Amino acid sequence: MAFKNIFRFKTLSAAAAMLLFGTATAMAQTAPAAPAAADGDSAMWIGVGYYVLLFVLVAIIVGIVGKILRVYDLTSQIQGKKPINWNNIMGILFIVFLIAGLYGAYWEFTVQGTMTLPEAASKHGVDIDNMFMVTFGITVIVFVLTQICLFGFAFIYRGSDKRKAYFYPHNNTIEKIWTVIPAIVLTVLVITGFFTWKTITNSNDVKGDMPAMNIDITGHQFAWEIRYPGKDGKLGAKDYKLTTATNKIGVDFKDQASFDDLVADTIVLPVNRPVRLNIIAQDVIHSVYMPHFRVQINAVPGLPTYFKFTPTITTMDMRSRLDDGKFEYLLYCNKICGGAHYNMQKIVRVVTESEYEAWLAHQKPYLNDALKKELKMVDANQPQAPAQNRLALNN
Ligand SMILES: [Cu+2]
Repeated sequence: MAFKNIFRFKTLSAAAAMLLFGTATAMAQTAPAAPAAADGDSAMWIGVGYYVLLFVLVAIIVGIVGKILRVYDLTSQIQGKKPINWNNIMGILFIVFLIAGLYGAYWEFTVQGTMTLPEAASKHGVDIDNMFMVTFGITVIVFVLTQICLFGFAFIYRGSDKRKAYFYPHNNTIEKIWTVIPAIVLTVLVITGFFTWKTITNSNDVKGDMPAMNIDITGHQFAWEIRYPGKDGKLGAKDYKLTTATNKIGVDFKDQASFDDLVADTIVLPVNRPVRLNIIAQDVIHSVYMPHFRVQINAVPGLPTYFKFTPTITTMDMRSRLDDGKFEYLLYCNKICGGAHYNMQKIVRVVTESEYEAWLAHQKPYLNDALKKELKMVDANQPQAPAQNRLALNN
């Protein structure tokens, strides 16, 4: 019997050795493959390959250590010694995992937590941040408590010959507590969130507040077109059917308010003035995303949307607050809308009222010479009969 066992361990040890040897061979084979990937001038794949290899290596080491321990355990048993108490080892590993995990969470907060967005640069952004922090605070407390309970219980009540598990299949009181408390907390969070969102998206101008200035933003693959109202403060009507190479967003020049509309490359906003972005897309769904202002809403073809907000911190002010002379607010597209999606980025600049007026005075009219020619207009202020314009467009 003993001979049979020893034979079995020898086989096992041989298998472990073969595993080791096989691994070494595999590593030797995979190692020269890494520089080959470098030829494809992609540092990223080297990085990925490195971590994959590292993971495989760690997995193999864990496997080998496990096998060695198993061999040691069985050898001890043959020699009549006490076997390894795996329940204790597992229990201690649970505690080690708990401590390492909690430290990892702490590290995430302190190191990566500093990489999050700076303070909200809009009025409603502060409300969104507060809501986020409350939800975050509650979930962090619940996370820490549940993890301590989960791993702590696994350690305290680990398997032991000295005690027997108590059969405890059901308790209505506990069920009620852990159903009702989360239900109340979630209801409060959702209802508060609903009302905050309602205030943010409420389209009515609040009494005493400055009326919002309108800016048009149209998304298409792969750019944003920006249109400002001219001196009249009104944006002219649009009709997607009027879109041409020159009239990119299909402004309707039957509407006189269109004549003085301006086209802009950068979005410039006066500080503390409410602004309403009128949003639409021409081809696929895009998404207007301005993280510093906590603004995001989809740009949908055929379905105009809007977002009203008030920027509160100028770009210059934010630069000095962040101690970053190159800081810019940005507008992104937040829908993966196609190959050059990453290119849908625009600078948003928040300036003082006087700087805004000076900037606006330098913007080009949407109705440029090429468009006038296309619409057969003699002069921007004296357009020909609208019916004729339509005819010209249809030809
Ligand atoms: Cu897009």
